[in-house]
This record gives sequence, structure tokens and C-alpha cells, in this order.
Amino acid sequence: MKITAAKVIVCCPGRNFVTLKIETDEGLTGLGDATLNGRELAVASYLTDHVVPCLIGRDAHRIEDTWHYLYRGAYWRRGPVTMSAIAAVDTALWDLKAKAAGLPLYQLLGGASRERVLVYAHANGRDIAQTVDEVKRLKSLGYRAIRAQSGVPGIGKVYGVASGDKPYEPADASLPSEHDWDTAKYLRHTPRLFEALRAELGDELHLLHDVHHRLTPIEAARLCKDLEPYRLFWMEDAVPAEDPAAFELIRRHTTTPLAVGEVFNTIWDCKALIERQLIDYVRCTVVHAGGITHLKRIFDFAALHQVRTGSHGATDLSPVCMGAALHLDLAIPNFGIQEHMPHTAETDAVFPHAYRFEGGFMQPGEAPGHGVTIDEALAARYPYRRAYLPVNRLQHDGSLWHW
Ligand code: CS2
Ligand code: MG
Repeated sequence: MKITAAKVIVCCPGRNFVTLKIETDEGLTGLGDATLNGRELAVASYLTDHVVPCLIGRDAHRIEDTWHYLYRGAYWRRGPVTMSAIAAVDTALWDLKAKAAGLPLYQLLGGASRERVLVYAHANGRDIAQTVDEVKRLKSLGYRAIRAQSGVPGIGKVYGVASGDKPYEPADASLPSEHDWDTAKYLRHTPRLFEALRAELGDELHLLHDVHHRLTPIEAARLCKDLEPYRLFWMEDAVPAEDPAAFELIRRHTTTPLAVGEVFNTIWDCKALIERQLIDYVRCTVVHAGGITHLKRIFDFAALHQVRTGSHGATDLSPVCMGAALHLDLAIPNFGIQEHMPHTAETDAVFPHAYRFEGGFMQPGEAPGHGVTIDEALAARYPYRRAYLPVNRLQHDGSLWHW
């Protein structure tokens, strides 16, 4: 099956997405997500200007060879732009291979290891009361695992908390908006949020929290210890992800499970964390970690060290990524949980898909391939709109902090 054409579709049905479409001489097409929130056009150009010319004429079935052709052949390896571009090609080729076999993708990944995929929802509120109400609402929809993020008294805009009634979207302006931060206020407030959640909802519901890279290791250790009575399912991105030694320090102080990895793009970013069991869940994704081929390698390595998966699934990862991720989630032995932020109706209309939500779980569906398509005519009606992720400054002196 020869690749005859490939094109990059950039669209903005409420938010930006970058999609690679590969066409073949057998009339089959494959799709891959290449969305990198806030830097979309860098990946679009990497694909259009540097990768697509090399794909024409290649055998679409040679997924592993193409992966290494693009990874080793680039010389400049790793990084979110390169690995998102490789991910898009890889995902589209797996989509094609499964379609050529007439099978849903999970059947090529070892078949189903489970009946359904456990997912977690995002609850957020401007204060504790509103967040508790939102957790209750999501629980009533069937979710068994819910991430809780609330506004913090004395801090203007906090990560993960939507403004007004709009769905939460971090890329909120055509130039980076400026958020403020105060660690002490956050550390005082967060245990109160989970104390209220456990008091209202009991012990059975899985509760998760995303620190979003903002603490130092000892601050993270302190927060994790403070939260031990509330038995979190995980504490995510407790510290910036670059230094495994930071996780070693946290590990020495607390039993709160740790999750990291949405910002990782190769196995080399997480190898030490996994083999030294410094984390409990690895959050790498199809779109940002080199596609299904490389992500399966990361997950198989994690399985050797009793680390489970918890893939990132925010709305800035397209339905193409979600579709592919669910097939992997269904098949791998060390699946943990899948993040599920439902896309808007606008986005779902551009990306018709076979996956579905059912009472706290998801199914990838039985369509051949990953089961996600794109309505190109509709996508064309939503042109790209530049949008940046915010920056974050410390309240007391205005210095730049982690967003
Ligand atoms: C967050 C993301 O979903 C999460 O866990 O960390 O919303 C993240 O902020 C965005 O994907 C960044 O684009
Ligand atoms: Mg996160």
C-alpha cells in the first residue's frame, strides 16, 4: 500500500487542531493528530515542509521503519514539535493498517485486555462549594473518578478553573495572558478542598488533583502528606517534570500516588522515573509521545516496573488522539485510567468518531482503524486562530513562575 499524498489540516472549531491525512494507492486514508497547544503552526510546518515530501511513495505498512526514518533521519531528535509530527504520521499509518485489515485498531495491538476503559472527568469551581457541586454532578453522570481543581482565595486566575460558564480552555488569548500565583495560599487551601470533598462524597469516589508543575519538591511532599487522609487516586505534575531527583525527594515523604508525563515526548523523559518507581502513573499521550508505536514502548517498559498508564486527554488533544488512545487503553495490560474532557459539539462535528462514553467508562468502538474521521468541508469553515497558553507570575514580586 503506497502513500500517494499527505496533507495537514489546521482548523479551529472553538480551539485549534492540527490533523495529518495520509492517502494511499488503495484508496484508504489514515488520520493522525498533530496538535501542540499554543505552538500548532510549528508542527504543521514541520509536517508540511519537512516530513510530507519524504512520505510520498513509501510503503504505508512499514510503520516501524517509517518511525525510525523520521526519528533517526531528522538527526535533531526528541522535543514536542518533532515527536508530535512523528506521532501524527505513526497514528495515521496504524489507522491505515487496521483499515486495510478491516479491524478496529485494538485488535492489532493484542486485542482487548479489558471490557471497558475507566476514565476520569474534570470538575472545577471558583471556590470549594462550587467545586463540590460540580464533582457531585459528574458523579451523577456515572464517573467513578473525578479530578478536582478550585479557585484559591487571594489568587486571581488559577489553572484548571473555567471563567464563567464557558468550558475550560487554557489557550485563552492571542498573546499569553498573565496569571498570578502564591504557593502559600494554594498549600493552605487545597487540603480544605479535599477535606470537603471526602466529607460530602465519602471514600469510594476516586479523586485526582493536578498541581500543574507549580511546587518545589519539599512543598509537593508537604501537600501530598497533608492530603494522605483523603487518599487521592493521584497527585499529578507535583513539580516540574525535568528532574527525577525531585520525585525521589517527594517519594521519601509520602504515599500519595504520583502521576507525570503529559509533557514528555520520548521514553528517555520518563525512563529513570519508571525504572526507579518514582511515579505510579505515566501520562504520556499518542499525540505528543511519538504515536502508538513509541507510546506502546513506553507503556510496556512501565509495565515491567508496576507503573500504570494514565494518558493525558485534555480538549487540546483532538478526537483523533482520543480515538487512538482508547484502542491502546483497551489493549495494554498495565492500563490505569484515561483522562476524559469531552470536546465541544463544534469539535465533535468536525471529527465524527466511533468512541463513546458509557457511565464512567469509554469504548473505542468497532469501526476499522481508530474510528475517527474528519469533515474537511466543515473544518475549512473554522480557520486557525492564534492562541497562547498563559504565563504565570508570583504575586509578591512578579517573577515568572510555572504555569
Ligand atoms: C492539564 C492540561 O489535562 C491536564 O492534565 O495539564 O489541561 C494542560 O494544561 C493542557 O493540555 C495544556 O495545553
Ligand atoms: Mg495535567
